[in-house]
Amino acid sequence: MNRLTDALAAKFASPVRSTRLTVVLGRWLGICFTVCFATGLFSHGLQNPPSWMLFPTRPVGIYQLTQGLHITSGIASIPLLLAKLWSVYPELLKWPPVRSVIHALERGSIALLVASSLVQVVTGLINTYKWYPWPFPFRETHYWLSWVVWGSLLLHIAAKLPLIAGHWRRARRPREAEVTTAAQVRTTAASAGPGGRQPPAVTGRWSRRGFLAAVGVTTGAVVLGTAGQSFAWLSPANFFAPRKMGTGPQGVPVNRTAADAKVGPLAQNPGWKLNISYRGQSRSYTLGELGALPQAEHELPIACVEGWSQTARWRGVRIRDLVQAMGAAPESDLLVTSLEPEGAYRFMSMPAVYTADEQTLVALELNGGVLELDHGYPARIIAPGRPGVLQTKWLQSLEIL
Ligand SMILES: Nc1nc2c(c(=O)[nH]1)N[C@H]1C(S)=C(S)[C@@H](COP(=O)(O)O)O[C@H]1N2
Ligand SMILES: [Mo]
Repeated sequence: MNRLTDALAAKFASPVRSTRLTVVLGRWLGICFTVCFATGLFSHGLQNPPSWMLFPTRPVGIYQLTQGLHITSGIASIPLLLAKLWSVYPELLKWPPVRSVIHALERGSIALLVASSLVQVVTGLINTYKWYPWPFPFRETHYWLSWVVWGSLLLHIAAKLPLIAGHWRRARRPREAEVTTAAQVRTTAASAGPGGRQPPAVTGRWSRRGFLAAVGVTTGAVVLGTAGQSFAWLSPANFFAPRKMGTGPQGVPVNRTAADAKVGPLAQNPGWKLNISYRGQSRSYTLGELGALPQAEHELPIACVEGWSQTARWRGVRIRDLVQAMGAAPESDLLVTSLEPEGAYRFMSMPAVYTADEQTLVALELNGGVLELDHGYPARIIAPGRPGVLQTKWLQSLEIL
C-alpha cells in the first residue's frame, strides 16, 4: 500500500506544487470565502431576521451589491478550490492515513472542509441556474452548510497555522521552501540523475508564477463572464450567467411567471381590489382608486437571491401613505399577502423601516408602462435594499400589525 500510494504520488508530482503555492491559493480562497460568508449571512438575516437585525435601506442597491458579491465570490471560489485541491493532492495520498489522534482530527476536519465546500459551491452555482435537482430545501441547507464550512475552515487554519505563517511571505531561499512531499523529493532527485540535486530554484518559482497566473486568469474569466448578471457595467461581458440585464417584458427579467404561480385569472379579474386592514378595520382600493392617489416614482433594483439583478423605474403609491390613511403610524410592521394561492411567496413580512421609507411603493407601473402580468399586475411591492424574493408580486392585501 505504501508503495502504491508513493507511486501514485510520484505520478502526480509536480515541481509547481509547494506549501507556498498552497498558502497563496489559500489566501485568495480565504478572501472569497469570507466575502461569501458575510454577504450570505446578511442575505439570510434579511429573509429570516433575528430580533437584533438591522435593515439598511440606503444605498437602495445595497442588497444588489452584497448579493452580487455573494454570487461572484462563490463562483470565483470554484476554480480556486480546484487549484488548491490540486496543490495538496499528493498529501491526501500519504500513508498511513492516520498517525495519531491529533492527526486523525486534523484529517477529519480537512475531509469535512473539502466535502462541505464542494457541495456548497456546486449547489450554489446550480441554484443560480434556477435548477433544484435535490429533495432538500436549498436555503436552509446552504445556510447550515456554511457554518460547517466555516467551522472546519477555522480548525484547518488553526492546525496549519505554523505552515501558513512560515510561508506567508515569499521564501528568501526557495530551494528548501519549495519541496513539500517526500515523493516529490524522490522524483526531482531521480530526474536530476544520480546524486541529483533539486532543479534550480528559479525554475520552480517561475512555473509556480505561471500556474498562479493561469489560475488567476481562469478565475478572472469566470468572474468576468458571470458578474454582469449583478453589476450593470459588466453586463456586456455576461456570457455564462443565465439571466441577462435588459431582457424580458418591460426590459426586466422575470423570475417566476404568472402561469407558473397560477395567478393569471385572479390577477386579471376586473373586480380586483387591494385590501388593507388595521385593528379590525379594513378598506379596499380598486386599481382606478390606487391610480388616482398621489403617485411617486423611483429607480430601484430587483436583486434576486439567485444572483441576477436589474434596476428599473417604478411608479405607484407610497406604502406609508396607505398605512397613514388607515390611521396607523408609518413605522408599522406589515403582513403582505399575494394572490398567489400557495407556496412560500404567498406571505411576506415587511419590517417597519421599509413601510416608513418614502421609496417603498405599491407599484402599478414599470419603466413607463402598466405592470405586465408577469411582473406582478395589478400591483406589487418594490422596496429599497431588499432581496427580490421579498418584492411580492400580484398583491392581495396588506395587514398593518
Ligand atoms: N407572489 C410572488 N411574488 C414574487 C415572486 C413569486 O414567485 N411570487 N418571485 C419573487 C422573486 S424570487 C423575485 S427575484 C422577484 C422578481 O420579480 P420579477 O419577476 O418581476 O422580475 O419577484 C418576487 N416576487
Ligand atoms: Mo428571486
